[in-house]
Amino acid sequence: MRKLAIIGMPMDLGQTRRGVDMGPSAIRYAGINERLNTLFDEVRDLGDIEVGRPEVSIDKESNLRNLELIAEKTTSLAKKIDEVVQSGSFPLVLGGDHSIAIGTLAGVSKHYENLGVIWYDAHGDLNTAETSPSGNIHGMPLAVSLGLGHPLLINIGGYLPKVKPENIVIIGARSLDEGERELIKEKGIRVYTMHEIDRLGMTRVMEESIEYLKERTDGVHLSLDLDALDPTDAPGVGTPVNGGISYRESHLAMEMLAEANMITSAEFVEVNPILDERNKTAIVAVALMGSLFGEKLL
Ligand code: 4U7
Ligand code: MN
Ligand code: MN
Ligand code: MN
Repeated sequence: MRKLAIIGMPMDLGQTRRGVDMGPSAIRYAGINERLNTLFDEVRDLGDIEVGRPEVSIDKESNLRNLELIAEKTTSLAKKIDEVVQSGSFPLVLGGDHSIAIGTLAGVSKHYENLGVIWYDAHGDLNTAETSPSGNIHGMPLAVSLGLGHPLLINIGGYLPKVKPENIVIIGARSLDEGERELIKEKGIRVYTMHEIDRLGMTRVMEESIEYLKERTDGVHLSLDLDALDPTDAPGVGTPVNGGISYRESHLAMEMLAEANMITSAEFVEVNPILDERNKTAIVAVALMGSLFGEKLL
């Protein structure tokens, strides 16, 4: 029996632009239930993790924005995800800014020996407090999952690392900070930047990524940041970068993942309805979920 559990994570503490906390509502409003109902035997919407309206703060010692709150809230998310995986359902998390991935991965990864991660994003999200130009934790979740970063973040779930560098594939990168580039080289992380997508085409990029992850992982988490897409297709994001992946290429990528039958958990993050045009970005997110979960055109 194929079961899906939807979890909303209305958190915007990982960055400075308000509105991304409304992402889960916008995605639900875009018709997620109707779209996914027929693709699963059971779809349960578990509602949102309680985030509240906490007061924002900057940790003086580390210069990290909202460090303690993010640690607390992602711990709650990790617990919920852990339960969902144990119950045999596929966890689908609706963000929220990308710092929520710290919690998702902490909840998922303990159930696998070798969890793979596809990081579909314009950015690497591989900063630490030392390399971050902004102090924003949404630019750090992949580093945190590798075990690099503040102890309060890397130890969530009580174990580390959540993922090994050789089990990661980044797709869509076009804005990498100096420290992130160094880390990618040092750790040998596989990255398909926009250059490779232009040059090889999305088909080959996905074929290679799928083959690479099939060989070495026993489950694969898809972390999809809507800013991976070109801002013309997904304008409702806090950190847009021109020259991104197209809507059609993204559908193709999701369809190929469905065919490969390898994704075991997913999150769609960084949808910001305040910056959006008539909920376009949330609608794109839901359409991509359709393809990811096996919707066919014919
Ligand atoms: B997102 C940035 F400096 N790298 O660290 C940073 F460019 O989750 C952006 O991918 C991070 O949207 C973007 O602040 C994080 C910046
Ligand atoms: Mn991101
Ligand atoms: Mn991004
Ligand atoms: Mn962003």
